[in-house]
Amino acid sequence: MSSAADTLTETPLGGPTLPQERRLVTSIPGPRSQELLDRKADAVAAGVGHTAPVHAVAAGGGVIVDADGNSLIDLGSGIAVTTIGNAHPKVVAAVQAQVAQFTHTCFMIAPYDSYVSVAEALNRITPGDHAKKSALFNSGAEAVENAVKIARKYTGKQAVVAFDHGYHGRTNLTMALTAKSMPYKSGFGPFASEIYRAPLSYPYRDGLDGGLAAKKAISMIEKQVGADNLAAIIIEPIQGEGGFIVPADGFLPALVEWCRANDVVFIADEIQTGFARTGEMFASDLFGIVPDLITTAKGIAGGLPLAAVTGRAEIMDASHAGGLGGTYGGNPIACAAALAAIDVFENDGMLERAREIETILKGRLKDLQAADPRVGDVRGHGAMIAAEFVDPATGEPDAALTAAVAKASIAQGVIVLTCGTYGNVIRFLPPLSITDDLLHEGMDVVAAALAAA
Ligand code: PLZ
Repeated sequence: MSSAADTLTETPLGGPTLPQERRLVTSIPGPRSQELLDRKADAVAAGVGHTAPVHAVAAGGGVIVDADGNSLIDLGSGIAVTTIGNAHPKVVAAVQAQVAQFTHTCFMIAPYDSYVSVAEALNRITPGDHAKKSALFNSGAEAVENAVKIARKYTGKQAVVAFDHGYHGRTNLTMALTAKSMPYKSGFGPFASEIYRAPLSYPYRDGLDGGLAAKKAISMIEKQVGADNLAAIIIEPIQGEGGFIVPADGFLPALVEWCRANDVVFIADEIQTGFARTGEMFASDLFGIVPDLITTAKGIAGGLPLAAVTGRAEIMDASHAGGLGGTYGGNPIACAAALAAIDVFENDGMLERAREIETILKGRLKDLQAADPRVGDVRGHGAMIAAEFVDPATGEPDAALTAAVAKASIAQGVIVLTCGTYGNVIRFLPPLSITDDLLHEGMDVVAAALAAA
């Protein structure tokens, strides 16, 4: 075992005070990480994977520290969750105060302030100035499930349209809504019924402008589903797991307009794109759309599990009393964390920071693209940026190259995530608390990994 690991006598405290540096004192995984991974293999179901072979002990700013004393640059934010940074001081203080006060009453049994305050905040900051209401849940998938329940109850209709490359979760209904079979669905059926899939706008691959792409989707919906049967369409304004696909201008507004004209609820799944991630509070704002319902989770509570459905009051109120809920939904500790996180999103320059990060990441990736034809496309908004890797001769997706670059980057202490239907996208989702220096160093490592691949 290395000497640095030996001197690590206690777990370092997380948060922004952690030294903001990439530091490799062992290979990745080091011995202590390997020990945990061996225990994981014995104790944890094989289906639960991991991206970085580390034993995390602390995180904050732009780094994750492992049990061997390595400090890795975090370009993933735990899949777009720790947007304001890990163990943000305001979140820590709010959680500590709440956990000492009470941990749970169940909002359906004895309601409390923080749940109502989170609902008020969501109603205020989500797109549109119409009357809104919210309901809180535990996970993104649970929020999506409830958005569909609410839309069905409101419209009295059953069908739901999701899109190619869409990702909405791992529960039964949300698996049905999710496009990609492996690893999310394969062998886990049968899936929920009355789910239909429409073509997405994917400018890099379909070459269609937004109007034409929307026409194609709407034609499919009208012919194969029928507006009379359709309760809702659900779409990520920018697709996350599916490959950070930014639809062509005009695509989303045309879908919203069609929904309005046909009594179909338009649900924006902003679970990955929400809360300053894209340089706007919500990605819907980028495209000038006002969804009927919006699902949120991930960044909402600085790392604590919380999710929400927010939307038009008349739709949200369609359910009979007692029709919505769950034991833990809107847990008081998660709500306290969310109120602190939303304060940071609104008051601490997060939108500006996301846009600065966009400039750095896009600049670095466009430089790479100019020098290397294997970088087929660079796209995204704010701190949600991706590069799509292709075979330059054919334009075909190159998943092997993508996996090699990601693996080599992680081995060099830079956590990057892949995504995409074809597995050929590296996505960059740094916490907004990362320093410019760390961001550049991380991109240096990715560039070197690409050059070597
Ligand atoms: N909708 C748009 O991005 C979660 C999941 C990764 P949960 N995405 C990361 C994985 O492999 O499980 C997500 C999302 C969008 C819904 C969800 C689901 O959110 O909190 O994971 O249930």
